[in-house]
Amino acid sequence: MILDDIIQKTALRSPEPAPRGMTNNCPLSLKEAITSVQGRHAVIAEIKFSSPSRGMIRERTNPGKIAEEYRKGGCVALSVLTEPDFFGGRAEDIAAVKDAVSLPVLRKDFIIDMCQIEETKALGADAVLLIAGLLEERLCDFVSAAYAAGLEPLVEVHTPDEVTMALASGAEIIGINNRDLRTMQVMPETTAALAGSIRDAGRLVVSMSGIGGQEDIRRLSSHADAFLVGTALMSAEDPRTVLEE
Ligand code: IGP
Repeated sequence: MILDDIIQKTALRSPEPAPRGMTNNCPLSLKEAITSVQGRHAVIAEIKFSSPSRGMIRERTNPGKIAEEYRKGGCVALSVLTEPDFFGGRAEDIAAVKDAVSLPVLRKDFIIDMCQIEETKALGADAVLLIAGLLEERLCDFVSAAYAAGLEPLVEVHTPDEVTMALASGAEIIGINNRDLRTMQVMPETTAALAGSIRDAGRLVVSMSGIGGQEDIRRLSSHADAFLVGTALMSAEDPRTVLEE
């Protein structure tokens, strides 16, 4: 299974050295970015050059330039894929994006070892993705470690059991992945099915994966506080066609 291959490779990778001069002592809050947006939908724009489900999405170019285009389009934050082997990411892309725009940056990777939390902070990110289905009973410790390091955790869930784990972990932002990471199949109804209990608990819902544009965002808008869009933006000629309402 592809997820097993990704995890195996991730486990063998040595920690990324922090880029010189990169200290993010004033992290920007993803939670604030999502809640402060008014009169439009909050979009977290993802920089991702390839993916296991799509292969190459876009030729690699300067991630800072892409971030600037997304910012102009009106996104509230950025998500940067740093996994190199399956998603074409680079750890240093976070610094490139932080240098280019002053928006919160989420590091998207497969976090399975505590040392990756410190690594994420050292790379300059503001927030870190933690996948409930990968961390399972270790999720609480990783959420606490992220907050302690000055990173906002975004906990990814795909099933009702994972929602229970995410709520118990104390994470304030919960991402509902419409894609099953084990089968890569996208089911947009996942957001509607899981959002209720998360919102009842007073946490923020981010709907992610398979969102093609404004029509999908409108359809999901009563269930989510923010929308994370990757492939549709990276493959668009002009990101404004996806971001503009
Ligand atoms: C973005 P999409 O379908 O818009 O490209 O999906 C994002 O949700 C997806 O990249 C993602 C992901 C992940 C990637 C969600 N969870 C975990 C790597 C690891």
